[in-house]
Amino acid sequence: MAWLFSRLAREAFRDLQGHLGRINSRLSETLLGLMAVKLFRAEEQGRQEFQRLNDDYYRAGMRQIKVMSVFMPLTELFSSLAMGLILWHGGGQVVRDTLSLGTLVAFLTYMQMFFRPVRDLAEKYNILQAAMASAERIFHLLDNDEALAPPAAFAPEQGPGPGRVRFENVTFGYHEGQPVLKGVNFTIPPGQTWAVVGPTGAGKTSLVSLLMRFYDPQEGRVLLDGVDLRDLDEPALARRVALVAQEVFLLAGTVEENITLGRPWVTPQLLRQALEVSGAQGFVRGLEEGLQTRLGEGARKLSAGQRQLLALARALAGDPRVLVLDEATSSVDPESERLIQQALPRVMAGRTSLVVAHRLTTVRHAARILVMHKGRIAEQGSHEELMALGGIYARLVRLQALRQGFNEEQR
Ligand code: M5T
Ligand code: MG
Repeated sequence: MAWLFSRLAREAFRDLQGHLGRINSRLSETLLGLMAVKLFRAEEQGRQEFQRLNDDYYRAGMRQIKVMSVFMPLTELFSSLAMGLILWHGGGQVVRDTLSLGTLVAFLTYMQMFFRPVRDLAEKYNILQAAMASAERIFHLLDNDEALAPPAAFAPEQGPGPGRVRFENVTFGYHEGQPVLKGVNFTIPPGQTWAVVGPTGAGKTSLVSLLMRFYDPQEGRVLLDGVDLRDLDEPALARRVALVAQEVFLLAGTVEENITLGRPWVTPQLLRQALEVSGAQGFVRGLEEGLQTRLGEGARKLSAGQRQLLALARALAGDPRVLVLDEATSSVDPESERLIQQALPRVMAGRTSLVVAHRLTTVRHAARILVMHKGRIAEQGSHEELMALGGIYARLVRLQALRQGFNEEQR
């Protein structure tokens, strides 16, 4: 009976945990995206959806309670039946004088003592099943082996290195059979600034993700100073290559904590330099408590441009050899963009840099521009060479110039 119930109860608890998980993720999603919800008046729809999830959870809870409400009384029933049986059988024997009353009482007490732990067990069983269902979900996560494989042998540590970035026949896709990058080849000499441009979805961010080793390529290699990234240990890579991501993420801590991120090698000296060079210093000084200002969840206190400046300072504070900027000026007002644009040459001096940008005016001075199209490098060269070529890049530049002119006319 216990075996049968354990299967039913486990099933019910699993279901319950699943529903609870869905409610939680829905809740946190809604709170994070509260602005979008308000903006598009999606409250009612969100409320209904939450109601539905809640009802499902309630029903799953009731199913679990039903299972237990059959199991618990059943153990009670068996205990009472046993008691009755002893009384009926033993009682008769006492009457016929073949058994002493004392022995019967002893048996009854034994019976009770036997069933108490069984009942306890049934009760604890409930808790155990709930724990098992939760543990299953945790182990499912822990067993997930999507982490990148550690290298068999680390490449010998050879100092900082000049920062030469090389992509060798790199083919990569997020899903089997759907490559997002196809046969990508290039080498950035140390200290140069290269740019990557191309239409949305061309694979620019994916290219950057490979350089940061968020993923490994399916074919080909990504090399830093001649060493395959797969043979570098992760802290070494993180120290040498820094990224200012397309979406800036700031923590709830202070400005200083957000820049140093607890990295022990970020000295006060490096911190000061990073603030100065990134141009973040100006507005940090203006904050009521300067570096010690607490930003709060999501750093909503700061403007988009200020957040990007902080992200830039954060990347610089580690003094990386290679700096990767993914649309570092994508979503900011012209004033902040001007600030970042002014900061960039100082930021990139002496480092190998890879700049991903939609605004082509920002990449004009790159030593070389890679034009991505559908996962391939369709064209490459300096701004002048690409303009002379009259291909995709030249067309994009003309389009943007047209739009620029149009905007200015509107003003
Ligand atoms: C290139 C797909 C995406 C697109 C292609 C990040 C990511 C992307 N993709 C996935 O399937 N899973 C993912 O996790 O890959 O995407 P990208 O490299 O992000 O493009 P981009 O950076 O050039 O575009 P944009 O808009 O930033 O200019 O087909 O669906
Ligand atoms: Mg991108």
